[in-house]
Amino acid sequence: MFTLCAFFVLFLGVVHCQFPRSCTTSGALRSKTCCPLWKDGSPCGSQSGRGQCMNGVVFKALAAGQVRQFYDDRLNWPRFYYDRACKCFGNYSGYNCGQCKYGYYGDNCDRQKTVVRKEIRQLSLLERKRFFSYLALAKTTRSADFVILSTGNRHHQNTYRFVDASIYDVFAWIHYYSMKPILINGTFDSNTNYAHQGPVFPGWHRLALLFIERQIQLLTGDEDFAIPYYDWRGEKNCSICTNEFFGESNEQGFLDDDSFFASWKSICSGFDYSDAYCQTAGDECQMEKLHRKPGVDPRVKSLPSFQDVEDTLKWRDFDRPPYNVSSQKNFRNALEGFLRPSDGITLERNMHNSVHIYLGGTMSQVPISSNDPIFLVHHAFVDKIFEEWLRRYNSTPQNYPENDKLGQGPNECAIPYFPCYRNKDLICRSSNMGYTFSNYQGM
Ligand code: KOJ
Ligand code: ZN
Repeated sequence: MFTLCAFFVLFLGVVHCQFPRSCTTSGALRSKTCCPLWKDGSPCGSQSGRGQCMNGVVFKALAAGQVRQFYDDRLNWPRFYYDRACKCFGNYSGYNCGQCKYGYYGDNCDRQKTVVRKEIRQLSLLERKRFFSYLALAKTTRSADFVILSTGNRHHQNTYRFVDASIYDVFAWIHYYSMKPILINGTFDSNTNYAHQGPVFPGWHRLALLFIERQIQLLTGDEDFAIPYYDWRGEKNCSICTNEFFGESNEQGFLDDDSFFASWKSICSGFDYSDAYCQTAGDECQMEKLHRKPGVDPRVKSLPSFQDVEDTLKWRDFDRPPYNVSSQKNFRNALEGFLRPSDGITLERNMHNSVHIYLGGTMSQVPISSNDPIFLVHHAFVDKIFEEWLRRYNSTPQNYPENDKLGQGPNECAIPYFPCYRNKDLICRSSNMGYTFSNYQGM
């Protein structure tokens, strides 16, 4: 198990996301090449043996006819944009091989580390304040490495704009971008996207958390930074929706003026036109403030119980046909929360989905939910349950099923991570990606 996963991690490189700033110049886009110079002045740091600019960064390409049929820039990721990208050697990684793979650090990426994710209420006051100040910094610091894509018409490439965003907003945008529906037979099918409602769900969100965790480590120089998790099992109400943690909400659902995130605004809010990609990007005035209304939505009466989590973990099959919201008796759909975990059959909102809906407001709207930083601690707990499942059944990439969901095939690249991470390779223990959870320490 370890050797198998270690092989894939070593081979593929670490996650970095759309769009490396230096790969959005007209020259890079015209030549479909994303091989930026490293600080030794060579593309991908090739002169220093860090990597090489290579053709063919996608593992499984769709047939040409299918590409035309769906006309979607995210499909066949990242071939719509780039044919050539850096392949990094050894422990080097990143879009120009200037970074280290998860689990490594240092100038030569030869020092190993495993950061430890803890329950947020177990952090000391200092650790918690540090976490919130890191988030504030990520929300206000322009990303030097990445820009985001904005357009009113995503089917016309000549309308694309690559715009600046803060580090946190790049993260929020990644979720938004992946969940925009795909145009199928002339209609936008709300059941199709690249991060949810199929086998990609646990691994895709794992990569999202790793992205922001690493960005914060780089931003602050704190190599040990780990995202805390919120264990919501059996909670009578949201005990972290207080001003000591993520903030109280007022009657309208806005966060209390005295809370840490009262002034945060949602990128890509306001416009949810099906043809657009985050049209409001870069325009502060058009962005709405975060809102949250815990416990108010009548569709979800309570947070999931201890038993719900146990019942979810009893499903040994990772996913099952038809690999969507109606898949029965499988871990993925129980975890994502379209099923009653106990029988694996009854359609109901539970687990991950019910926490989003319970919290309400920004968190309950899929395109913008990642703007609320409570998303991080919620998904870190969902990821911990995934980790428990991986360990319990000694799962490997072979457990990831062949399926016909666009972008969710085992050999397709998770979208929009860059360079490529194969979906099936995310069936892999967190220790292979440089982190663990406090209860597994030393195991
Ligand atoms: C927001 C999300 C999500 C699910 C829901 C609720 O991001 O994945 O809200 O259905
Ligand atoms: Zn999501």
